[in-house]
Amino acid sequence: MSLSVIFRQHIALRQKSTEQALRECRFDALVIGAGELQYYAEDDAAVSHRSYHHFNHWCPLSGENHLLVIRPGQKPELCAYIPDDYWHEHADLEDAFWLAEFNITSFGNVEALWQHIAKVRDGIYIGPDKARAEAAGLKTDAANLLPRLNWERSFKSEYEVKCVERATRRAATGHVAAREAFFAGGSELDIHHAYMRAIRQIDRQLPYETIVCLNEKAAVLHYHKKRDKTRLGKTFLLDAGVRYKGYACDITRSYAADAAPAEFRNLLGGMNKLQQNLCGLIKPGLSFEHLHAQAHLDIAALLLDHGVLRSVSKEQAVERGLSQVFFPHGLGHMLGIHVHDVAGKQVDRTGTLPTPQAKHKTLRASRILDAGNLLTVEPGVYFIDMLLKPQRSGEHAACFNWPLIDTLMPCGGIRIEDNVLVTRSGQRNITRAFLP
Ligand SMILES: [Mn+2]
Repeated sequence: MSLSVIFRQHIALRQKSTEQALRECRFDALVIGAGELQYYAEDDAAVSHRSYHHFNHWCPLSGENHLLVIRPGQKPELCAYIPDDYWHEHADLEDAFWLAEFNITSFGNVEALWQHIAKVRDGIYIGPDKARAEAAGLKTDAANLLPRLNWERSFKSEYEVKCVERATRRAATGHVAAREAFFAGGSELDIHHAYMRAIRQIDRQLPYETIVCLNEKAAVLHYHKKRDKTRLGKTFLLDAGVRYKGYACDITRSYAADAAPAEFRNLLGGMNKLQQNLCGLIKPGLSFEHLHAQAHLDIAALLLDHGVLRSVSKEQAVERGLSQVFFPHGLGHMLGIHVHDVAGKQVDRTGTLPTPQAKHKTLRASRILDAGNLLTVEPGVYFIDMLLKPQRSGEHAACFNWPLIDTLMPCGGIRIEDNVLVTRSGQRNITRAFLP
């Protein structure tokens, strides 16, 4: 089906759920701002702009200052900011697949735009420009409304899934090119450039900065440096995505060259199976927090199988926090417009949060899964000196195979991450369809 058809369905869903939320919160209209440009201190250089996420949920138009007005029973109104400006290129409203879903008025300056918005009665504003909204007579306390809108964000429409698939198709070409650059002996900078060249984007279009790690740097979870001197890596971790119409994919792959220790190569093979098994367990009704707990048991078993841990059962290894030493982050998170998307912990649409579980404090998604949710599944095993050091003299020191761990330290770690859509009958792995 064409993008314009599924976009129309997407907007119809937004309109219906937003009308319900406005009714419940007793507002007559919703005004959503794309946000102003932000500048570096005392400079005329602007920070790269991203539309406010709820604006993007309704409208793929990029650029600053645009406003949307949503009223029950009416076509959404888009107030587009298109100034006379010979310094910059501004929004182009010709030919886009989504134009027919909005009544569009364009404004040449921000003041005129907000004067127009001041005519909206009993409206609630969401977005970054609260002072302007208040000056225009809008309410800005959206504490009841936002959880409802966030909740709706966690059920992806066909249009949104299509955007993530298009992002994934591009990212897959990047991951293949990066893998080739690694096996050709390239530096982290070479590999980054190979990725960017393949996806045919520039850095500021990325959903997040690429994480390109050779060797020991794979133990730094969000490693952003791109070393140019280190080449001929033995191990490689790439966490890199693509953004399409504001929607992100978030993919991680790990590789080992022939020169990597055999123990690491075996661990990598085991991790790949473990990750695929976890993805396959996803279905409506499953608690993502339980899946995270299952991942800890599976990782403990993997470490025991490969002799990294010993003299302990997998259950004991989890209880004593030994799996946490190697897997210190959450199993995954909601994905969409934000890479770590909203409502991962909401229990219901009004915004109730679960009683916090101290055990899983790094987990960003703890929901009971339902059809339409889109999540990452990204188990990892890392050799992080900061976390291993206290264990060397700790009460469970005998459970660790230190000579083997010392062999594996220079390999950094492993993370394998796919994006999985919960379906009515189970799940669909969006990433593997493009990057087997
Ligand atoms: Mn992720």
